[in-house]
Formats: sequence, C-alpha cells, structure tokens
Amino acid sequence: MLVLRFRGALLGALVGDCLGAVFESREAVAARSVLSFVRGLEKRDWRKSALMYTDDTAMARSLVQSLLEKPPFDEKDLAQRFTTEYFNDPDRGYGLGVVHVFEKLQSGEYCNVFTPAKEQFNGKGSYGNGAAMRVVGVPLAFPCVQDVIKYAKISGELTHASSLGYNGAILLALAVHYALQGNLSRESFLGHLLSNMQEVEADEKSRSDAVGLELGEFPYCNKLKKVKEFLDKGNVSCKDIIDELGNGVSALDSVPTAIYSFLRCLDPVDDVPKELNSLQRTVIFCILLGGDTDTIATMAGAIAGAYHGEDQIPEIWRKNSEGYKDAENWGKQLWELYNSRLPE
Ligand code: F2R
Ligand code: MG
Ligand code: MG
Ligand code: MG
Repeated sequence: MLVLRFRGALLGALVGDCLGAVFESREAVAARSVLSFVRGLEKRDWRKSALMYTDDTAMARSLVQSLLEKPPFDEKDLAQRFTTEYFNDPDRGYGLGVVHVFEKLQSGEYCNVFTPAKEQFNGKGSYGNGAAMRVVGVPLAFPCVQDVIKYAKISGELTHASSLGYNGAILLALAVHYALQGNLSRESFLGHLLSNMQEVEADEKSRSDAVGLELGEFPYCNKLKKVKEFLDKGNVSCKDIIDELGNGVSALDSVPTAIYSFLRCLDPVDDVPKELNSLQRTVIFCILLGGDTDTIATMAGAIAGAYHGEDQIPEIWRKNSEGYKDAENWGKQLWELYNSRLPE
C-alpha cells in the first residue's frame, strides 16, 4: 500500500473543503467563476493568508488525532476532542443542530457520550452529512473492512444518531477503503459498495429510520443504483444530478453525489479544462453542483486522493490550504498504523 494514497486522501479532503467552502450554499455556481478562482490561486500570497478550512476538516483533524493517539478507538477521547475543538474555534461553519451536542458534552451532565446525539431532533437523531464529512481517518487507520464499518459507525454516532447520518459515514469510509486499493473498475468499485451497504441497511434500525422518513427501505443502495445508471448513461446534466442524487446537507443527498463525482471525473467532463487532472476535475465538478460544496468536495476529494495519490494535488492548491503540513504528516503516520494492522 502506497503512502502517496494516504497523504492523498487527507490532502484531497483538505483542498476539497478549503476550495469548496468559498462557494458553499450558493444555488448555482458558474464554471467561469470557479475556474477564475482556481487560476487566481497562483497569485494568492498563501504565506499571508491561506484558504481556511471549515467544520469538515476541523472534525476530521480531531478524529485523525484521536485514532493516532488513542488506538484502536476511544469514543470518550473523540467526543472530548470534538467538543474542545468546537469551543476553541466555533466559527468554522458548523451545522446548526450539532452545536447542541457539543454544549451538552461540555456541560458535564452526560456520562454516556452517545446520549446527546440521541436527543437531537426530538429523539430522531441527525441525518446531516457531518459524520461522513469527517470520517476519512477511519479507512486510513483500519485495513479490515469490518473495522472500517464498525468505527465509521461509532465515530458517527457521537453526533449523528439517525442511521441515515451514520450510514452515510459508513458508505464514505468504504469508498475511501476501496479507492485505496487502486485500479478497480467502476463496476467492481460500485459492486463492493452495494454489497456492503445491502448488509448495513438490512439492520432493524436502518429499516425503521428510513421508513420513518418516508424514504423507503435501503435508501443508500437505491442511490448507488442511480449512480450506476447515471454513469452508464454518460453525460448526465448538473440538474439531473442535483434532482436525483442531491447536493444538500443531508448525508443521503450528498455522499452518493460525492461517489458519483469521483467516478464520473475519472474521464474528462464538459466545463472543466482537459489539462486539469482527475482529482482537480473531481473537486471542481463538485463545486459546480452548488449547494453543500465544501462537504461534497471534501468527501469526493478524499476518495479521489486515496485513489490517485498526492501527486495529483497541485502544489499551489496544497499551499493555499490551511494546515496542509499536518495532512502530510498524519497521512504518513496513518499509513504506518494501517500497515501495522495488516494480517501477517
Ligand atoms: N452548516 C453548514 N453550512 C451552513 C452555512 C455555513 C456558513 N458558511 C456559516 O459559516 O454560517 N455546513 C456544515 O454543516 C454540514 C454538516 O452538518 P452536521 O454536522 O450534519 O450538522 P447537523 O446540525 O446535525 O445537521 C445539518 C442540518 O441537517 C438538518 N437535519 C439533520 N437531521 C435532521 C432531522 N432529523 N430532522 C430535520 N432536519 C435535520 C438540519 O437542518 C441540520 O441543521 C456540512 O455542510 C458542513 O459543512
Ligand atoms: Mg463545512
Ligand atoms: Mg459564531
Ligand atoms: Mg458543508
């Protein structure tokens, strides 16, 4: 397993967040304005002011540090890190609901660190994409697919008690896991994801949460089937992607979109200049969809970085992104941890 892929995953996630954040919540993003912004990075004085990362990276950083310092997994440590990070630096564009989890954890009134998340949204739990946007460290720390599923779920449940929230984290973690293996066809990549998610979504809570939200059973599997249909079709419009896959803050309306964007951008796409590489194309493609651009770009950037490796991240993108040196260092440390856990 190449260290380039581990650093690529963390750096891909970082540049996706930093570049995507500039356009977050805009309904329509013109190709002209994204391309002019990207070209302008060459002239920015990154030493004076880098592009700031948002909650996506702030939480991903806490998770990576916890995985490295408290192996194999320590949910209390992770809850503490999320909370401390939020109160030290609250203006990173956090979701409106999730801050109540941090307030409750900080209050000291909860001995079970999972309880505040269960109380969100009148006991239904959050289905936001916050558990997925930060999960990249999990597949970089654990080589075994069952561990990836287990720890993506537990790390998600600290803030997202709805299975729609933590299953999104599982799906994104699996996508990074399979991307790390490199050289998979689109068909086998999607085939692995679908087969794992069929098992994940068969559990009682996943079924009842999905039905309770009137989504029908196996919502992620259904979206993955739509991803396959769109890839088979070829040139699907932004409007159809947004209408059918989504570009919003719920995990179901963003994780499959990130996976689709990565797979589609393995080949050139209209609106993105041919001289840009696949990872650059992926990040720009996600931004062009509008909506939750930082989060869709960070998730797709993580997958693309794991697949293509850090060489596809232009120096100027990297240097313009706040905290890029940490991503480089932690990528190497996670690569060592992952290798130490490979079966003999
Ligand atoms: N919050 C944002 N962007 C808004 C604008 C930010 C702006 N730049 C600024 O600084 O002001 N981005 C970040 O939030 C998303 C991740 O959110 P997370 O962590 O999942 O939070 P939360 O609050 O749990 O869920 C997000 C929203 O989803 C809706 N929702 C979730 N579960 C629900 C339920 N059971 N019932 C009804 N609604 C539910 C709510 O509207 C939540 O607020 C990322 O985009 C990140 O970048
Ligand atoms: Mg954000
Ligand atoms: Mg504030
Ligand atoms: Mg976002």
